Amino acid sequence: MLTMEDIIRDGHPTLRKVAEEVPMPPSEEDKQILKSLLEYVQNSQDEDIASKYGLRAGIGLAAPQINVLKRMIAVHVQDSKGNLISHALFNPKIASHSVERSYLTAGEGCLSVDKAIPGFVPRYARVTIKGIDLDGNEIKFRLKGLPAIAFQHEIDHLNGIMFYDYIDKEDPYKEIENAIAIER
Ligand code: K2U
Ligand code: NI
Repeated sequence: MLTMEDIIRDGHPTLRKVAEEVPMPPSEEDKQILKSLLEYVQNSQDEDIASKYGLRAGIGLAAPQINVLKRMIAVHVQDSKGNLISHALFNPKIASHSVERSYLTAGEGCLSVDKAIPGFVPRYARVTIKGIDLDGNEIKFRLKGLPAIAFQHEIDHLNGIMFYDYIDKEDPYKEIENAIAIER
């Protein structure tokens, strides 16, 4: 199982590189890597496992964060209605998105960033995600709220983008135009 020792930290060059598309159908090795990403996120949300292994809680994880420069992400999070949104995807894409934006009023964090970096991170309010699941099937679904933000955060990791890149340096809490504020 993955632990915090497997997660590379800000400053590691891999976090600023663009990850490679995963060849389809996925190899057994690539399936194991993707399963390990989802397993980490699930474990990190289980109090007993997280405290036993010192896991920082996360709702998503991307392969570059374990120094694997391949386009794979896992997200495991409840939406505002309490529905579980859980996906492990190869080659995820934002197929379309709203003009309207959203942001977490508490700002964002990252398992690869050990310090808090305060400020609003503007995201698309609604996104349509396309990707390939662990069975090699193409899936497509629409998201809003925290799940939409999580997918954007993880897909950014595949393009060498960190959440704090979006924070206004002069005024980190500057009002974001045409945006929904999401209390977490
Ligand atoms: O990619 C990662 O480093 C995991 C991130 C994912 C994430 C950050 C901000 C907003 C959405 C997703 C975090 O460690 S997950 C921690 C967390 C938990 C609940 C809500 C927001 C962030
Ligand atoms: Ni992150």
